[in-house]
Amino acid sequence: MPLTGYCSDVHKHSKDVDNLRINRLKLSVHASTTAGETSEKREHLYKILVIGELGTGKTSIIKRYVHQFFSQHYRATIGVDFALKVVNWDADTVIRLQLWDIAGQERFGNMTRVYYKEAVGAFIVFDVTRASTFEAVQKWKNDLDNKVQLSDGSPVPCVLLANKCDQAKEGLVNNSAQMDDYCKEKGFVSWFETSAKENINIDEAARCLVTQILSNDKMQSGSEDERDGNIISLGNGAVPKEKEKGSGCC
Ligand SMILES: Nc1nc2c(ncn2[C@@H]2O[C@H](COP(=O)(O)OP(=O)(O)O)[C@@H](O)[C@H]2O)c(=O)[nH]1
Ligand SMILES: [Mg+2]
Repeated sequence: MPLTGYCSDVHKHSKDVDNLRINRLKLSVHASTTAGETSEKREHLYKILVIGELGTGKTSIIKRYVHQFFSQHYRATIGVDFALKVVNWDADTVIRLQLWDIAGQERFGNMTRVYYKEAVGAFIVFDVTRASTFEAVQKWKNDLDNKVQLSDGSPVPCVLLANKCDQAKEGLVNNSAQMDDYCKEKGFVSWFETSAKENINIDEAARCLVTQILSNDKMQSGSEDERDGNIISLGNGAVPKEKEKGSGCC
């Protein structure tokens, strides 16, 4: 497993918090091409939170996204888990997504500020088979917005995931138009029906969130980069694929 990893070592937690201080840095890497030329690659490291009620499928979504793997039987971990997903965004850009899994602490109903610190994006997950987990979405959004903001004070972009869409749905999630309105009203970038089990829409949801993060990042660091003479190239890879269901906001 050269590029991805999953660990449940709580000591790694504080180390990773420090490491994330570089998440505002854009690293320039000189890579040799087969033709022997050198090209400059941009690397971004982004901290992404995955929050929501217990049993909604947060760990399953991360495992599916990072390891292309699903199992009915995960042992609940206590602490914080991290998973790293490396995305070759376009020819010039590599994105490292550090996905933070709440790992059992959701039973306390909110999270410490340390967990949210330095995050630049979030997924809030609910379970389409249990309407009570959708009712809790607002609480998680409030917790997120109260505890972390981007450096310009704007809210951290958040995508809502209606997980377990391979099963019968309960409540508002049956009405796409109302879900769109809900997301607009509550300040979500978008929403997607997902299934970690059947691998539905997880890549699409991540692409949507990363597109928003890159756009925020570009706006916030534009003046610094102009000063340094370093303009970020985003290329054409930012457009998400057609998704099965969800709002069309990105
Ligand atoms: N049918 C179905 N089950 C899922 C899906 N995602 C997760 N699960 C199951 O839901 C349960 C809770 O998942 P888990 O990832 O541990 O949830 P977490 O507590 O939010 O991390 C497990 O039994 C998973 O196998 C899905 O997309 N479809
Ligand atoms: Mg979990």
